This record gives sequence, C-alpha cells and structure tokens, in this order.
Amino acid sequence: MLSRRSILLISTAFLAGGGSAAAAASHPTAIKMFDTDGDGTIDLAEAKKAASALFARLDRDHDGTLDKRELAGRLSAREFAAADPDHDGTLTEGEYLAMVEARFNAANSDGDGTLDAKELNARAGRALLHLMR
Ligand SMILES: [Ca+2]
Ligand SMILES: [Ca+2]
Ligand SMILES: [Ca+2]
Repeated sequence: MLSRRSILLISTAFLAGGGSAAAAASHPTAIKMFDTDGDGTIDLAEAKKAASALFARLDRDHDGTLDKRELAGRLSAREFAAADPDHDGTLTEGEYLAMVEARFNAANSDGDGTLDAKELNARAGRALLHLMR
C-alpha cells in the first residue's frame, strides 16, 4: 500500500509539472471536497461545478478567458491546442468545461455516470482532477 501510494505521489507530481504533490495526495479527500450531494462519488455536474470555481480563480485578469500564463502549466502545449479549437490562444469557460467533460467520460471506465475513488485514482481521473483544483 505504501509503495503504491508513493508511485501515485510521484506520478501525480510529474503530471502536475512539479505542482503541489501534497494537495494531490489523498483521493478520498478529493471525493469529499467535490461530492456536494454526499453520495460518495463525483458526477459530471459536481466535476463541472468544481472546474468552474477553479476557472474563476485562475482568471486573474477577469476577462472571462484563461490564457497560457493563467493556466500556469496545468495543460501541455498539445492539450492547450486541442482545447482551443478557434486557436485564439485563450480558453473560454465553455472550452474549459468541454475538456472537463471529455476527461470525465474518459475517467468513467465503467460507464455508470459517476466517478468513484478507484476511477479518480486512475490516470484519466487524475488528469480530470488537474482541471478541478
Ligand atoms: Ca456525488
Ligand atoms: Ca484571463
Ligand atoms: Ca464510474
């Protein structure tokens, strides 16, 4: 259990580009943070609500879009280009939430419409969490 947790910490820190490994350490806590209806899983509405709150927090100049500087390494250049179909160098909240929905669906490997702790712990689940906190 300890070694699996260590691997998770290392890979999460790697994905975050050297971001806070401590903040990403506990996925049961992540569920508690975002599970507003208290059913023990994250549904798409809960994921989008958290992502919207993060979007607002990251939008430092309050122009309603996120540029690469505001995203501060959350997305790779390739991910940014894929999320920015009009190539204007910024993401609207709609573009951001479309990416959240795609990552949510990728993470929901059993197709039941919600993410449990196991799904959030998987690679696709961790990629989703980068857009939520
Ligand atoms: Ca829930
Ligand atoms: Ca902005
Ligand atoms: Ca699921």
